[in-house]
Amino acid sequence: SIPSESRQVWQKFGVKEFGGKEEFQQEFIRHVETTLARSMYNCDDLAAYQAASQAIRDRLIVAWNKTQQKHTTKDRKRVYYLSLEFLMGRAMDNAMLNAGIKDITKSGVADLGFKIEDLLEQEPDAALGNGGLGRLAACFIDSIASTNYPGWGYGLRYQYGIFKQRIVDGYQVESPDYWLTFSNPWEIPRYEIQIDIMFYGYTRKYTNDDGKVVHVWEGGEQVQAVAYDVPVPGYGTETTNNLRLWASKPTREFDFEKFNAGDYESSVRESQKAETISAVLYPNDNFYSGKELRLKQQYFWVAASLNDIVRRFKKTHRPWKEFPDQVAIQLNDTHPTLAVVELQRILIDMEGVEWDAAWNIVTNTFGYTNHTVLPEALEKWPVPLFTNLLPRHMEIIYEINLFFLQKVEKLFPKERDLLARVSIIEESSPQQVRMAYLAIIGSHKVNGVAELHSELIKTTIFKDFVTIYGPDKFMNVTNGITPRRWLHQANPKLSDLIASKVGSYDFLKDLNLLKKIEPFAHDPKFQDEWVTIKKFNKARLAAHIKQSNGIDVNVNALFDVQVKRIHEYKRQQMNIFGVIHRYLSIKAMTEEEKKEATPRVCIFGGKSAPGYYMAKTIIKLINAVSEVVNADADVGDLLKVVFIADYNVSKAEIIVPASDISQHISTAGTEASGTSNMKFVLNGGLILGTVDGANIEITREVGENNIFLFGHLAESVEDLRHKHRFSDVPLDPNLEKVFNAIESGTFGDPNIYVSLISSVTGSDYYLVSDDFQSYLDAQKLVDQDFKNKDTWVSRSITAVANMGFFSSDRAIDEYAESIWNVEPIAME
Ligand code: NBG
Repeated sequence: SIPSESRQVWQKFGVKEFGGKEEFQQEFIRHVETTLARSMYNCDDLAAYQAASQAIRDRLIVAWNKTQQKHTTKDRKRVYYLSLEFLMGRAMDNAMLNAGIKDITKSGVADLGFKIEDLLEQEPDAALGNGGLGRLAACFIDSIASTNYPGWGYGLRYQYGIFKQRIVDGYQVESPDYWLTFSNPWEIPRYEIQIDIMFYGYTRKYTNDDGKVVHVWEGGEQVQAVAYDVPVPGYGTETTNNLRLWASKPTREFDFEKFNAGDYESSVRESQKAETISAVLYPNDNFYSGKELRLKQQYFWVAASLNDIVRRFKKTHRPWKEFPDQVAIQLNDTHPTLAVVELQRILIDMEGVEWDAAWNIVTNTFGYTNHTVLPEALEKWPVPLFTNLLPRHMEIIYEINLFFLQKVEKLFPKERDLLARVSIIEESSPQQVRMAYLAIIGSHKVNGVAELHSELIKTTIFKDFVTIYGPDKFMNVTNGITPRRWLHQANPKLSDLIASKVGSYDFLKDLNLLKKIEPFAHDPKFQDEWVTIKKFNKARLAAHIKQSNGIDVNVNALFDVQVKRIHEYKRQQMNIFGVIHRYLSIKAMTEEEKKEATPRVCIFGGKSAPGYYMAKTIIKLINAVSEVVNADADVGDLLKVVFIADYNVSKAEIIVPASDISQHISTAGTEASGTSNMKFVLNGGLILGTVDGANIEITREVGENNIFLFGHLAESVEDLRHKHRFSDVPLDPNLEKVFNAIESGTFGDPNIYVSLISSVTGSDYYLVSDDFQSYLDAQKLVDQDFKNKDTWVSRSITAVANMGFFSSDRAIDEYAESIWNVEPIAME
């Protein structure tokens, strides 16, 4: 470290955060002229975005350094959030807002000849996630920083995020999302942090001089993990946490022999293979596909992160048993479950800790969050693949399983089937490693993400584990969203209006303060302003639709939105069948009846996994219906159907504030929580939804008059499915009319939709037919109620006023208190 007489110079010239506009401008110009080597004569919007974000980033780094120093000297427990997905979206607006420098940068760039909105548009989304799970991780790290917890995120630095979606001839076409073309000002490469990671190889054991059996894992392939740090600024606090993303690189010694032997080409080829580990995000949402490269990604990321965490702990020279007092690790779904095994391996093989003591440390360190009960989403790795890639880890898993099963046998000596049911190893051929079971056994707490979901995991997929561990190990933490991005940033006008009544922007930190607008729910002036803002947001979306789809939509129509990943369980098919039903009804209307009808714009958006045939068919049908309906002069403004391509975080920021109604219509019991439901209501849209996921708690908070619920309850689903399997259940008559229209070619070649229709007329696993009438009834009510403008707006205001519970700050406080046992560290 620097000798004390030199430190004065450091302190004298240490970089300070810029305070005012002029300092920002100075930094901006310095970056244009030096970092970018440009000038005022060739500074376009892209260069201006880069210079502005460099200036803002420098400021974040100053706060980041202070925070990390403070956290290190305070030496308190930290939380590490391990997630394979961080669906961050754009960083610049959020960085300005959280750092409290939005006004100075806005007017700062204006003086220099730029519009801030144009600069913001230059930034590509950091789309390192599929859907809700990845966006939740992004909201959570925002909240961890904003509530001053010392916490890091750990993930992978994919070179390709979620694919870009285009619609060609009505079909989804994917293209790669190479988001790093113009470099990424929001990351700091840490080339000095390089960690060797091994795959394959073999294990052997020997007895050392102390008579102890030592296990070694050797002879495998090595790759290197390089760290990239992304500063995560908290809102209204100096706390700036770290998101560390790992990239894979070939090791320095890479194939030195081959290289020397003159086999240059294959040496280079091999080294390129190392880089593919972190190259692409797997594009599946709620679906497991057992690819070896995916398991490689998981181990690569987990091993690098644990190495980092352990290294940080060892610097404090504490005894190992204090590890869980310093470190909490949250497993975001089962993707990082290998961390359980890796920590046990580090402790017993590398650090010489005894098995039981090590296992005690491990289980007190980890918490596991489950995000789905869908069987097709549960990770199970074939034992042969696993053994080949990670031989030592497989041995440790067998040990963990053995000790666990012995314990179960002791507790329940008579229950022979139980052992097979809860074993980490599924006795199929080939055998499989059940990752969720390993995660439960390796953690001290297991949580679901909404009340119903947390109950369901206890009574279905993890029932046996409740018997074994008792109910206290299982708990609920209902998801939340950050009000910074999803209210203030996406809907600045509404945020300003709310602030005028709350008296400040404090609700962005304490969302329960929204309650203060409830008394204005019936205030005509407030209602007017509320309606004006909604109309402004609808016009903004209408302009986007015009630009991207060439469709004119009427901003006075009811905007009905369903945007999310396309999945049969989310039932976009039911929505589009409902749209067809509406279309047929309009076609049958007299002119008088048409005057009474409520005009609607049905807006869809979302990506399908590239290999998910049924989801892709649903996208095709939506686009086919859109083409027919929008061109039908009989229909006019009464119905427009729009599919917005390439739905992502930035588009959500435009779409969410513009909805009157949004649909969250999963088959009861299938959507673990949902988080976009929260975003829509927070922005004054009402929900049309099933009694599922967080819809249930939203109903409790906003009141059942302010939500449109329909459909069968989760408790009936099993019976209904049973009926479909074992008897002839008649198809809903309205749905039959819809199918007749499709089959008669109203929307083009009916052959395209044969399997989609027979998925409903057959076993109807998602109960589309069972819920269809109830869905249509709810839609009818929506049409009627929308006509009554006064009650509609007061419902909208009341709903927003009661959304305080759904802040991710609240969720993080719950995790911190009941799972992590970490405390905030104030910066000032
Ligand atoms: C998803 C659920 C959503 C939930 C998010 C975040 C997976 C595996 N699960 O309902 O489908 O909101 O997780 O918890 O992606």
